[in-house]
Amino acid sequence: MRDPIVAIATPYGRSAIGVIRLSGKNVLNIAKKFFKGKSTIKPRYAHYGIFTDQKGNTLDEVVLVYYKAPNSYTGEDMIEISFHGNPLILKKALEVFISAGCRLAEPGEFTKRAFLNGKMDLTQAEAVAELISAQTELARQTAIKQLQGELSAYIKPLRENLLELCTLLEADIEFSEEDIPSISSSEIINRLEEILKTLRELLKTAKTGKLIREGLKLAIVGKPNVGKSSLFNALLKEERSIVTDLEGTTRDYIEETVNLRGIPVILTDTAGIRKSSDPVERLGVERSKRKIQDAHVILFVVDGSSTLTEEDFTVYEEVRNKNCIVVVNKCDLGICIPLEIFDGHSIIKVSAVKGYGLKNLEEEILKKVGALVEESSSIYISVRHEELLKKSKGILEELKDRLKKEEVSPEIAMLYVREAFDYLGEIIGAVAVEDILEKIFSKFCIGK
Ligand SMILES: Nc1nc2c(ncn2[C@@H]2O[C@H](COP(=O)(O)OP(=O)(O)OP(=O)(O)O)[C@@H](O)[C@H]2O)c(=O)[nH]1
Ligand SMILES: [Mg+2]
Repeated sequence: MRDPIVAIATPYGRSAIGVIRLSGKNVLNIAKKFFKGKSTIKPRYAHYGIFTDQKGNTLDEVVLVYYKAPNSYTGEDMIEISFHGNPLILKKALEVFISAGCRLAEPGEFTKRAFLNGKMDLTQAEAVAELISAQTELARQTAIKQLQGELSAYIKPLRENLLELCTLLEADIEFSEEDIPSISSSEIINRLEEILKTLRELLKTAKTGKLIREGLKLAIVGKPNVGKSSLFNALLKEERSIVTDLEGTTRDYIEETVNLRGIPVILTDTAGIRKSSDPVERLGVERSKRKIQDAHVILFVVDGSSTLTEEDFTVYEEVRNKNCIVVVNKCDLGICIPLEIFDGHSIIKVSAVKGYGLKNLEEEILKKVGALVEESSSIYISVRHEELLKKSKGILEELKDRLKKEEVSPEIAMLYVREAFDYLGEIIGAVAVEDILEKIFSKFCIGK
């Protein structure tokens, strides 16, 4: 067991209870020094008692639970104590434990220990942080599925298949003088095809996976008065941004997160872009332009009910080479602009005020970023998984191509297979490099 660590596991602030958890060597004895209750502490029972400071003064009434290794979250001996949820009490209790030889846990250190002790693989450990930070129902579902091992359930059989291939190739290396090889080129190709099929399927979920985890930045831009703020409010389903019939109503950008079929979308309403002598408005316009650079997708809004002007074209020039959707607003008033000007772009007619066309617009936004939310994929992979799956796929494709073209010795084939196998191993942490762990766990909160 590793050195004893301690952390507050609940958020800072006042609450019904606040939990301190400990993990590692000797934590039961350490806790017993300050816990006055029943003399024997049974694993997995809730024990009511008094918690004292180093001098024996009562600090709080608490409930203590002891988890005996290996049946705990970390796989080590663990203690969880529920105090009354006041930061003063928790801070004091933390000091007590530190004075007794515990070390303050690093972010994610409990989960890192759980991983190192084989309680979960790396995809599951990552899922713990994702479950806590999930912003939408889809993100939560994705995280819990991954925590329950659904991604590993894809990766592990793939690794087994590659290992089996290795064994067959090894047999060929050893008995190379015999006439019949234990595995033919075409058999290897078939096996590789099978594996590649699954890799491709998993990789298809990468775009959506990234969006679910990181969100989608969507900027609403256009000249003044075309209805940007009205559209913002309509997508948000809330009167958040000020709407008037005056040009230049929105002075600074406003951001809100909306849930678009499970994808968190960071929606930005910007100031109408035009030349202005007003210094405040000019600054707002500058910010709008910056938002154009930042966004994944731009909704370029025009007023379909009146003629297009120079100002519309100025903004269009800024956005036409970006990932942009032309939103023709105020369609409830009829459309009298020539839409063919925007040929080559997706054009969606809406009425922000009446709510027409918003579903189509949402559809188009998802299409623009290649999200596959409709396909009820059981899991959505992360950027880290994607990189490793791609490497693995690349290696196996190269081997397949070589096998089709030429004679490949089993020694060489094995090198390929082995490498692909290791990349997949990195996903689940079977091949764990310290800096990967560092990167993953530093994103966690303390106490998890
Ligand atoms: N009929 C109709 N009017 C709309 C529609 N969308 C917006 N408007 C009206 O157009 C005017 C301007 O709307 P805003 O949403 O403030 O326009 P904006 O683009 O944010 O304007 P700035 O912030 O000044 O750049 C308001 O009077 C809205 O009620 C629509 O779909 N149909
Ligand atoms: Mg506005």
